[in-house]
Amino acid sequence: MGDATRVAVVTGASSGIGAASAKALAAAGFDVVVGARRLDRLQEVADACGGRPLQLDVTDQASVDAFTAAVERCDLLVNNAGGAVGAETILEARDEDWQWMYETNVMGTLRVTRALLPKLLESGDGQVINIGSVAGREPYATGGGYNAAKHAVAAFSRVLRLEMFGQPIRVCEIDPGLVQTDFSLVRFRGDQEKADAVYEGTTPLTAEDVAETVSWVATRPPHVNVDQVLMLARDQTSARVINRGQ
Ligand code: 8X3
Repeated sequence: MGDATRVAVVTGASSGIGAASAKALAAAGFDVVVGARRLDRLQEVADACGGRPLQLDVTDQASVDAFTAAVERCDLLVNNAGGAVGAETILEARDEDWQWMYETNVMGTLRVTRALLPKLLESGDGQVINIGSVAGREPYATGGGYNAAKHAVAAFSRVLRLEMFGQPIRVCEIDPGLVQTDFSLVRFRGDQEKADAVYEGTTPLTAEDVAETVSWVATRPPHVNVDQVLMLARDQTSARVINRGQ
C-alpha cells in the first residue's frame, strides 16, 4: 500500500493504555481508528487525537463484524481491550468473572485479529500489537482467571507469529506490570480503597509509559519484529515482588 498514511486500529481505546496509545500513535503520524463500548468517552479520545471513533464490543461477534467492516484499511492493530474482574481464589472463583475475562482478553483478541488479518496482509507491512500482562508470564494467588486469560493471550501472540511467518506481518506482545489506570477499580468492582492499595507506596507505570512503548514498537522499520516486551515499574521485579517502602 506504500506511501499513504498508515492506519492504526486501537481497541479498548476509551481510557487507560488504549486511549494513551491512540494519542501516541496519532502523534507518530498514524491515522487512528479507536474502538470501545463507551461512545461518549471514545469521542473525547478521538477528538484529542484526530481519530475516528467506532463503537466496539469485542465480546459480541456482530459488533466486531460491524466495526471491522467500517475499517477500510488497517496497517496496525493494537489489541488492548481486556481487563480483570474479581480477585477470588480458585476455591471461590465465580464462573461469570472467568467467562468475562476470557471473552474480553482472549476471544476479543481472536475476533478482532481474525477479522482484520486480510487487511493487515493487504497492507504489505501489517503489525499486530497485543497488550498482555506480567500476569500472562507469572501466576499469583487470587489472579487465577486473569492469569489464565493473559497466558492465553501470550500463547495467541506466539501462535500468530508462527502462522504469519513468511508473510509481511509483525506480531508483538507487550506485557506491562503495575500501571495506574482504572484497571484495579474494575478488578475490585468499584472498591476505590482496594484499588488504591494495589499501587500504595509504589511509583507505578502510567498509561503514557506503555503507550510510548507501543509507539516505539510500531515505528521500527518493517524488517524489525519486537516479539515481546516485559515492562515493569522499578518498584517491582515481578507480579508478586513489589517494593512498597517509599
Ligand atoms: C495488570 C498487572 O500484576 O495486576 O495486568 O496482574 S497485574
